[in-house]
Amino acid sequence: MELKGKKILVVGLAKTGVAVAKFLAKRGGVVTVTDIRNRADLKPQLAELSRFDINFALGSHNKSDFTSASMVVVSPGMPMDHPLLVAAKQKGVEIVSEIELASRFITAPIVAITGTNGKTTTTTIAGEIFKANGFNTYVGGNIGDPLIELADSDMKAERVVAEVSSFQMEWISGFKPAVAALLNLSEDHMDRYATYQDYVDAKLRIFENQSSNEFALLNCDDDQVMKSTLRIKSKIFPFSRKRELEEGIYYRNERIIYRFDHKEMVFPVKDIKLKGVHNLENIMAALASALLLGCREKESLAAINSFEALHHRMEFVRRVNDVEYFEDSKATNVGSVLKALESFNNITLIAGGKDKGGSYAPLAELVKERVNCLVLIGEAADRMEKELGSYTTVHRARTMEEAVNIASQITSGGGTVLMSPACSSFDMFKDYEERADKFREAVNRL
Ligand code: UMA
Ligand code: ADP
Repeated sequence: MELKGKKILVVGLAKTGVAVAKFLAKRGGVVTVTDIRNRADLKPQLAELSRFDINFALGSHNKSDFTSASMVVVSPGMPMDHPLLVAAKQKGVEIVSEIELASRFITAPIVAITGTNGKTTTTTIAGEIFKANGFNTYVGGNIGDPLIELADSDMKAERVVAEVSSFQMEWISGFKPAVAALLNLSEDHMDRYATYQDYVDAKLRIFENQSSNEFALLNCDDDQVMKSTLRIKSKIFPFSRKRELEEGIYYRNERIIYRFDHKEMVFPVKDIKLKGVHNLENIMAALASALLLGCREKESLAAINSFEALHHRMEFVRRVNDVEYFEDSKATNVGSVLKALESFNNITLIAGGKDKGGSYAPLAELVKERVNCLVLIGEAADRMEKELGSYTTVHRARTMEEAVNIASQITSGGGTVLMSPACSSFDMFKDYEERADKFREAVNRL
């Protein structure tokens, strides 16, 4: 793909935009970067780009920048139905996402991992397995390091593991992973998509350009996944925690069994440190993607056995007065909270935050069964109380500290205080990590 002299608009000047702008400018593109934030808010990003020949349109977007470009590269944070993108498309301007652009310059096989939950965990495990097998491996995408940074580096990657969000797939056209995994599907990002089906359709695009030479790794225990994937053209490789498979990867009697191409490999799970049934699914998906792309049994088992839980995902914080405190700040949708609730009994649940527009009703049964008390914070508190309040006792808190204090007063010995919010954090915190920090600080003060 020739970039020299090409008039390109980069939309969004955060992590993605900075990396894309650098990549394009180095290759002679005529680059304009636009962001609705103004110069003062973008000081660090502008400093990073100061030595490049780039035009900036900051503080607002100009329609003419969109319609007169020969290509627009969009950050995931900008929704696909934004009127300026619609206008550019109508003018015939090529619009691509960063992963699309990056994949045109990456030659190593890509494992792409999507799903509503477990993407970061699975991506990280898969990366560790490839590395333990001696592959020079780049791990990136939605997990934090844009894929374009690989294309822009000297690294001779032999394998790429990419966490891919629905947002990043909104503008792909040729993105074609060697292995594409769909871990699960449940409602999320309903503040961005008009319907749940639109969200599912964006996720399914991960398989769009695959042919019979590539693999689609599917969770066959997830009905939503299985009914959504009928039109896949690549080779389907199922994984299951619940049933034996003739071909695929499944869990049975404390062992993970991989069967493919008349070969069988067996991975005992007794030494695995990750807890929770959902993590078995993540491990199976990571293992299968690695084994399908040349990894070996012994090295792969060593990698999964040494893997420790990632922070902010059902993480134990402290025991105080015989009550255990768990922090699950990364649980930003109902699907992930369900897994957390399944893992404990006698729960005081701290939840709420920025409402993403989905329904909280799927939590009702487990709340009724296992949650003694709900302590609600943030903008979503009203709606959560409406949908879940009849199944348990509800308290309200204005800050995380107040929520933790209330929880500590009402939870009796043997119980669990779980912060698993089902919402994003941006109404009260910078991000989910700051929310986690505030929770830990409050727990440590008890
Ligand atoms: N902006 C505009 N105009 C708009 C909308 C946004 O100019 O109409 C600007 C904003 O002012 C801001 C920039 O665009 O400066 C934001 O871009 P961005 O949100 O795409 O942020 P990045 O830092 O580039 O991060 C993105 C992903 N962000 C989102 O998907 C929202 C990061 O995933 C990802 O790690 C990063 O690219 C590298 O690939 C974050 C995320 O929350 C962690 N993802 C969602 C999730 O996991 O649930 C999908
Ligand atoms: P993602 O990157 O998709 O957000 P993470 O691995 O960061 O996934 O985990 C996010 C949340 O989802 C955490 O609360 C975690 O405990 C939970 N989780 C992890 N794996 C799964 C899974 N396979 N199914 C459901 N929930 C999961």
